Amino acid sequence: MRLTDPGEVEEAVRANVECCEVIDLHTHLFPPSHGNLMLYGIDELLTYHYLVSEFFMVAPMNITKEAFFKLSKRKQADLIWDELFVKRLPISEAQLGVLTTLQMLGLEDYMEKKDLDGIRAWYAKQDIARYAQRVFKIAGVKYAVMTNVPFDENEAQYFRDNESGNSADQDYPIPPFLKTALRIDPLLKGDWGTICKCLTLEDMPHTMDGCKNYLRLWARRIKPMYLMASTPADFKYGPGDQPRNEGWPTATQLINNVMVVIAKELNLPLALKIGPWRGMAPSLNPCGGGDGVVVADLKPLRELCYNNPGVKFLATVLSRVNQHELCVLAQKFRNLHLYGCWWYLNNPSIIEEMTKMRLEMLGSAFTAQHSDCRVLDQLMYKWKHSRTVIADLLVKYYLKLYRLGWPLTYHDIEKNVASLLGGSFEDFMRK
Ligand code: HDL
Ligand code: ZN
Repeated sequence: MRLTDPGEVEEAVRANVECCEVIDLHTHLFPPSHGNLMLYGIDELLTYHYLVSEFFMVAPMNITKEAFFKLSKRKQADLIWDELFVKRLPISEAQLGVLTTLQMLGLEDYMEKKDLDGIRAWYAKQDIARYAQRVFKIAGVKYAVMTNVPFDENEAQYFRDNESGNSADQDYPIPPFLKTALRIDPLLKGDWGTICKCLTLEDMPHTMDGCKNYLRLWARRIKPMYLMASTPADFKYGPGDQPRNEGWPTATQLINNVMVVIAKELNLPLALKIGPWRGMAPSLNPCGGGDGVVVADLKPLRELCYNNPGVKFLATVLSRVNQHELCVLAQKFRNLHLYGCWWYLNNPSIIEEMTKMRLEMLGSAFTAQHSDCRVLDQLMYKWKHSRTVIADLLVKYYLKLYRLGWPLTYHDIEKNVASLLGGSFEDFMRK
């Protein structure tokens, strides 16, 4: 039934954004069956590498990084809670995120008293499998795609014996709300050394064919939705690209002769994440917080989309500076799909700016957000914070349609909101 006044349009938008079951197409979550890889709870929330970085901005100088990283997670969390939540108002996005999470779990009383140990005791009583399902329900996430790194033995061990890929006989079951993705950064980095170490582990030859068989083997083992890789800060593709060491293949050769070949052969999209500066602040590397951002050259993305019209590319770029040219690329290459406001962009002020730009240039043919969660509980705050920004924007954009006299129904809005929060991604994966 047609919406007949602006208030109805606004109500329809907010209701649909609030209750849309989203697809979270990139996270670092793990299933409960993968042991301590699965992070959850207040101490993991407080020691999220974003908060560790923010802690060291204000921590007394007599707390050195070396000493801090030797402490237990609990002790680290105590220090972070004290410096960022007790001594100061927790107003950064990551700090507010912890509080939003606690509020969504109904733990306001503990928050009121700033009772960290009370929160810990509450978590200690949770049954992890049930808690995980509850978090997905509260967050409104239909499924989340993991980041599965075959080169990391801590992760690979949980898939190694799973040749058949039949989830029924898997020793480490993965619940239906988690999907797999094969993360292969060493190829984009031209890091032949790391690749060869892992080829040896699988008794494979240190050749390009060996590398292709390695990807085929891991695609069989984990049945990924896509292949994914992020670029190094000095990423080069094509002319100017040099081997990192004598006798090594270049990143360009690994991309052209292995990554793209296997993507085509297995009909897997290539998800490219462009613009990190790995190890920019090395002293924070122990918690994963040492990476920075560079303004990237997006010509390699254009070359890959242009030269491989039969391959689907998912892309997200880390620098705010690159966002407009990324939109232009997505508008011109139908085999390119944009997703999310990644990492240092996942803040309300920038989500708003980027989503406006994308709505204006791409309509709803992009995926507005992904959470990039590392700690299970973060699903709740990351999606709540993003839904708030996206809802405010969509009210404005749908009211433009309304004021132009375009007929709008509740269902039209429901469908369009769903397309921005996973529907367009699934359409792209199907086409
Ligand atoms: O490379 C990536 O997938 C990034 O998301 C990094 O993991 C980064 O450390 C992160 O967690 N960002 O949110
Ligand atoms: Zn990530």
